[in-house]
Amino acid sequence: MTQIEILQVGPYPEWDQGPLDQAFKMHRYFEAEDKPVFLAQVGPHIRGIATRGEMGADRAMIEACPNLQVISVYGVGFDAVDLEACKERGIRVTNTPDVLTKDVADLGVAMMLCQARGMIGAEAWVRDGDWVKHGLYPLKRRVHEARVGVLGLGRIGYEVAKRLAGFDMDIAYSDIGAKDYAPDWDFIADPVELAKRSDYLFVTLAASAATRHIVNREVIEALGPDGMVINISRASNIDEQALLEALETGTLGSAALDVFEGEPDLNPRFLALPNVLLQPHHASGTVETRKAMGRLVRENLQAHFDGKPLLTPVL
Ligand code: 8YV
Repeated sequence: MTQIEILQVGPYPEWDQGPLDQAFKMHRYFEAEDKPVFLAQVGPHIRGIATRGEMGADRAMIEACPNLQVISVYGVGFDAVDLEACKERGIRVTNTPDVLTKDVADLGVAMMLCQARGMIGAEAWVRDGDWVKHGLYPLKRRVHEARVGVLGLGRIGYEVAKRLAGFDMDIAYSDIGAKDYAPDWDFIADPVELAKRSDYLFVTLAASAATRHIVNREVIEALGPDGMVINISRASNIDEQALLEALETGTLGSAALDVFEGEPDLNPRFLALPNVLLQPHHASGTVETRKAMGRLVRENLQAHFDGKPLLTPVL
């Protein structure tokens, strides 16, 4: 029997690659030296795309595959997939929600704690001998009882807020409407107003054209010189130029970021900043969660080609 041919946009761990190679004929786009030539060669044979959240599939890739039926995303975010191009051709799209929610929330909260308490600098204080030479490490900011804003109270935002409640933080959130599952937290519709009353602002929105730069200069200034922004969603939710300027001038106190425009080639201005915690887009990066994500990617592809309902459809 001829195998179904799949375009694989990025690498997966070996526990996913093995089963994918067994079930399908995988074409590794990320290994191709000349990507347009590779796409022109394999495109007509491709019936499925397996991609990753941050990589997606753009219109050019979709159009290079005239027999494409399904795109399976390894990630909850599908903002990098051109959904319009998919709708025009009835191409199905799946993602991996739920399985990663708690890991992403865990890392977001860890980033806030790490940055607020200066843990990276504290580690260097011990290793570099500053403890012996200079004595006590400079004092840092308290987290418990501080005011926190959660921008986007979806699955991930909700899990973040639940954890923050455990730290006795004073919680408010912004979303398109008040959530009946969050009766104990203040709903503040306007992100600027949310930022004004927050010491810490979590960005946990699903990214789309509508949320692009929702954290703009005004929101950043409202958060202020003692405020911290924590982004575990997508870089596009924040105006990165405004963020860099605010961090450089002290208009904003600090940031803890897992996502960047153009990642992994982030803007080098970030590297020069002492008031930012930089993480390599790994909020879903635990063995347990990545195994569950990989399984869902395969099961969605398999379900589609077996004519069964998709497990986690987006389109
Ligand atoms: C990435 C993510 O997919 O879930 C998302 O939307 O961005 C992540 O989980 C992950 O880094 C794998 O590429």
